[in-house]
Amino acid sequence: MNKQIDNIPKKPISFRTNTIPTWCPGCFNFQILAGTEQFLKSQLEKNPRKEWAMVSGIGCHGKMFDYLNLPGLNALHGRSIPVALGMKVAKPDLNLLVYCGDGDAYAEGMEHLVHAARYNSNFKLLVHNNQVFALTIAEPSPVTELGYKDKTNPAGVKLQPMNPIKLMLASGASFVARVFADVNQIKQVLEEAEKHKGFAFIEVLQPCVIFHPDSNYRLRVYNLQEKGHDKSNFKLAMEKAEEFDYTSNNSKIPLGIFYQKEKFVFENLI
Ligand SMILES: Cc1ncc(C[n+]2csc(CCOP(=O)(O)OP(=O)(O)O)c2C)c(N)n1
Repeated sequence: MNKQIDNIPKKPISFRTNTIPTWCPGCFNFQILAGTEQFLKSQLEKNPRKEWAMVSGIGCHGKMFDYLNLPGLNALHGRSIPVALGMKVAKPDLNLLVYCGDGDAYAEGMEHLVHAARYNSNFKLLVHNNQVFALTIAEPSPVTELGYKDKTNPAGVKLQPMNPIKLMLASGASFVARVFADVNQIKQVLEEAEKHKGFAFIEVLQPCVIFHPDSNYRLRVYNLQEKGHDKSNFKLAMEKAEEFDYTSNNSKIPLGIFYQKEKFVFENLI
């Protein structure tokens, strides 16, 4: 044993780069970043040899790539998922965190999202859902509520928002969850997703403090697991998904794991 080497104090590994964040003060993306960091630190303590990487899209959420000290790729807008799938095919053992915006995942990248659920590749997707295209200054996304006004929709949005939880369930996703952008919730859901072998869809309600502030979400949320929800029951998951339609401002909003099922994993088939 080389005592001298053992006595050198080890520099703690940091999962943050030196880049100063340009997110707005109070942005809930900071919570997602901190939750991821805490998750990675606990993973590192459990298994220092485990390799982690990331992919992000383009948008405010995409800056996760600048601030999180992980190797990976900052993909094109809407294209994080196919990039992640390619990485998993090339390196199946890689542990992969993928970050998308709601514009990214539910508009331009929608077709990839549906197939990600079908393929069930073993990566974890977090959709930062602030219900707007934030970086391009507040245009409505497919999950913006009826009546929302901006310069592109001065008379207010007239299209009913889609329900991504229902879409993911119908597309065959093996892990479907929703959390609020809170450091502890992010860490906890990532811990559950990490144990799941397959694609994990995690929607993060992340109100945009500038263009789509949280009106009363935090008063309306409740945790499915605390209410004894049976996450193996598909029909029940669909019912729970319907409780919040992304537009009503008084319904309850279920959080937690809606559904989880073991399925084949895409990269194990090749
Ligand atoms: C291929 C392509 N299409 C569109 C854009 C323009 N664009 C950049 S960011 C953005 C909106 C991002 O919105 P979202 O994915 O919801 O992320 P947020 O900024 O809200 O985090 C758009 C449309 C682009 N950069 N590239």
